[in-house]
Amino acid sequence: MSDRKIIIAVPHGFCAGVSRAIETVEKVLEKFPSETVYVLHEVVHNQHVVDDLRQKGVVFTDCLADIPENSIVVFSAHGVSADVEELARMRNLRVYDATCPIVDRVHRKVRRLSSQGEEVIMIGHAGHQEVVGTLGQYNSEAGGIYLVVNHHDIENLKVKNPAKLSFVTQTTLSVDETAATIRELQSCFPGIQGPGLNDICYATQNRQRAVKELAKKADVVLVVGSRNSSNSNRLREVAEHEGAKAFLINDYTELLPEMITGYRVIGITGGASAPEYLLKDLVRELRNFGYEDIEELGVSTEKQKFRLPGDL
Ligand code: 0CJ
Ligand code: F3S
Repeated sequence: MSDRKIIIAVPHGFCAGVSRAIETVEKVLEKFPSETVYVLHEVVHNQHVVDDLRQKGVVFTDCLADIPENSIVVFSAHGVSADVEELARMRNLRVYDATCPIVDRVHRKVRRLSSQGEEVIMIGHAGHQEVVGTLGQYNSEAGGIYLVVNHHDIENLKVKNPAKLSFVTQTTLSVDETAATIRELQSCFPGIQGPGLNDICYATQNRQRAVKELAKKADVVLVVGSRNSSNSNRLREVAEHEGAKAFLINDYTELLPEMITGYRVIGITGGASAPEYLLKDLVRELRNFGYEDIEELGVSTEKQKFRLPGDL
C-alpha cells in the first residue's frame, strides 16, 4: 500500500468578500438580461472565475472611460479610487459596488484621516488594484499618503509632520512581514497611529495560519490560485518560509511531475479567490500519481457573510 497522502488546509478558498463579489455579478446578469454588464477590472483575481463570467456575457475592462454612458458597471472586490467613483457619476453609470466591505472600511478610514489633515502611510504592494483604490481615497490636497512595502521604502520616507501620522495596510499582506514592517514604522515614527494587523482581513489571516500548520506536516505545498492574486502568492511564501517546497498553480493542468516526485506528503490550499472545484480537480489528478489518502488540517471555521450591494 502507498504511504503517500494529501493534506488539505482548512480554511481555504472563497472568503465572504469573494463570494459576495461573484454573486453580485451573477445577480446583476439575472436582473438585466438584455443589457451589457461591464465589470471594472477582474472581479476577483482568478482566471477561471473571470473566464466563466465572460462566457456568461460579462465584459471586463480596465478603463472606465471605455464604458458607454448610462451602462451598468460592477466595481471589483478590490475597490476603486474616489476619482473612479466620481467619473462613474459623471458618466451616469449604474454602479453595483462589489468592493469587499473590509476594503471599504479601510477606504472610510483613509477618507477620515485625510479630512483631518493627517498624513497616512499605506503598507502594500505598488500597482495592486486594492492599493490603487485605497491610495486614491485620500484627498490629494490634504497632507499626503505614502506607500511603503519594505525597509528600503521606510528608510527613504520623508513625512511633513510625524506628530499627525497614521498607517493603514492592504488586506491581503503577509501577517508576519507586516508585523515587522509595523515595528519598523513605530521605531522611526514613535507617535504613529494604526490598526496593528487588523486591516489584514480575517480570511487572509486564517488561510495563512492554516498553511503554516500545513507546511509543518507536508513536504510540498500546492497553492491553487492565479498569478496576480496577492493573497494566494502570500500563501505560497508563508509555506516556503515554514520550510516546505511550495508552488502556486492556476489549476491541475499546471501540476508538473517534478513538483511532487519523491515526496510523500502533499499539502493543498487555495487562495481566497480560487473556486473549490479547482481543488477537487487537483486532488483527482494527485490520485493518478498514487496519493490516495486524504486528510484535512483545520485551524478555524469561518461564518462571515456579507450582504449583497444595493437592490440585489
Ligand atoms: O483585495 C481583496 C479585496 C481580496 C480579494 C480576493 O482575492 P483576490 O485574489 O481577488 O485578490 P488579491 O490579489 O487582493 O489577493
Ligand atoms: Fe475581503 Fe479579505 Fe476576501 S478583504 S475579499 S475578505 S480576502
